[in-house]
Amino acid sequence: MKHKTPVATLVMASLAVLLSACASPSQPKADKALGPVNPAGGHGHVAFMGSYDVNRDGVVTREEYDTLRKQRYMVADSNQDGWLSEAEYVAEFEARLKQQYVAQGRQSDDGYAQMMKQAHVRFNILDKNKDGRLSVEEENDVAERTFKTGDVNLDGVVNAADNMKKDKN
Ligand SMILES: [Ca+2]
Ligand SMILES: [Ca+2]
Ligand SMILES: [Ca+2]
Repeated sequence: MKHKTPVATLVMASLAVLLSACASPSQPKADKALGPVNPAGGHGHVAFMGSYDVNRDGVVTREEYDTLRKQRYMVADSNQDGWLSEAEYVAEFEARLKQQYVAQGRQSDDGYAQMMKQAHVRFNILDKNKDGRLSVEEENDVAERTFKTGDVNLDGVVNAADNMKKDKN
């Protein structure tokens, strides 16, 4: 008795299974693919979570935060000279702001213009030694401060527990 077809048939069959698994819309997305809900951020706890909770699990770990900030800095340094000019800094912010507006189905409005204005102001504050460059050191400084601002209860992560004192006003 000869069995000629089984191997090829099995390969084809398993390929088909693999392909349909990949194409299946019910397949849960990988966490990585999500990214922050509101990448442009802003003030307060909700904005912090929206901007830095990459895997959207309700917790911003220090590692998650540092990785994302480094990524953003590298993307922003479009001429790759190791520091950010005001134009580079603002362009990177605008890309995130646009992404956020598109995701929310919003058109460019006064708020958009205001946030762009603030991005320029922010650059000049972050550029502490006023040489027109945001260096890695300056970026690390602000990253450190921003995380501490978010981590109200100082337990090393930012999550709902940090929302109590801040949004009281
Ligand atoms: Ca997270
Ligand atoms: Ca640069
Ligand atoms: Ca915390």
